[in-house]
Amino acid sequence: MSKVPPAPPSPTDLSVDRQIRQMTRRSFAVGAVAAGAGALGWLGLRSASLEDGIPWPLRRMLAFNERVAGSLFSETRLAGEFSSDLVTEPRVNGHVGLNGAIDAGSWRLRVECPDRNPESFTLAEIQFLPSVTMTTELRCIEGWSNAVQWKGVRLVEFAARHGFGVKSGRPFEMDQKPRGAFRYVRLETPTGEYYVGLDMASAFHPQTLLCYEMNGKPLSPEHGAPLRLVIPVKYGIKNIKRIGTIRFSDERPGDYWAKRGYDWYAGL
Ligand SMILES: Nc1nc2c(c(=O)[nH]1)N[C@H]1C(S)=C(S)[C@@H](COP(=O)(O)O)O[C@H]1N2
Ligand SMILES: [Mo]
Repeated sequence: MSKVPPAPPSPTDLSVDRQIRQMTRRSFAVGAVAAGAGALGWLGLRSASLEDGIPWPLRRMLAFNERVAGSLFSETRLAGEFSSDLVTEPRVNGHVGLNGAIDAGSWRLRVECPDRNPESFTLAEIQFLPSVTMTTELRCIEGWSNAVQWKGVRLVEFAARHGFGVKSGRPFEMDQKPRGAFRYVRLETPTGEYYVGLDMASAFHPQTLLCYEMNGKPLSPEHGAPLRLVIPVKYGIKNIKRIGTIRFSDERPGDYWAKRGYDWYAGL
């Protein structure tokens, strides 16, 4: 069982939040680039030393923002966020991999990353990390959508905190594409029946959350308790409920709905 290190205040967290608020005043393209750079900046914070009291990745991020256009993160924009007044009780859709009761106390999130031993995390260890609350649209490929308020931890934050997703000995280089990162993530239910594949830019997008609350209440089993993915830059099919395992790799993972003829990328 891995130990969660004490949580320092997360300046990049604040910085990404601020950038999201600024979206109303900026063009989408500029905001998305800034947010992507924010996610990258946070990855560097694990080993950050202070420069004039500011972790160096944050300083370098400022220069990075200007040069990042055309690289990895420019392809992912921020999804729209809504006032929580617009929240509705979402319908339940899709039960693959949700058969049988699940006990949140004995449930563990298993994380597999090449070149290191698999690790498992309790829900409490995940909830210990700084949380994000956002109201975004869950859009099903069938044509309906719901505004839902989600609470969880950014996948990029969880990964950075534990050093997942980045190849050992190959730290992120802040002034270019994150060549130290694996290219893909696969998430699957505890039984392996439902599974999704994601490109890293989408997986480490600042609005991609490991969620444990929906509309102010703990997730219900049919909505994916104890932990589900919320990824508003993708259609509902990628928002996997009841995550059991997360696996990083360089090979493009299979995907339940892609195998059944839907677009693997399923971007919005
Ligand atoms: N484990 C699992 N996750 C899943 C599905 C599923 O069948 N099994 N269906 C997906 C689809 S198609 C949609 S639209 C959303 C619906 O999420 P909701 O039931 O919380 O509204 O869950 C997604 N995640
Ligand atoms: Mo869906």
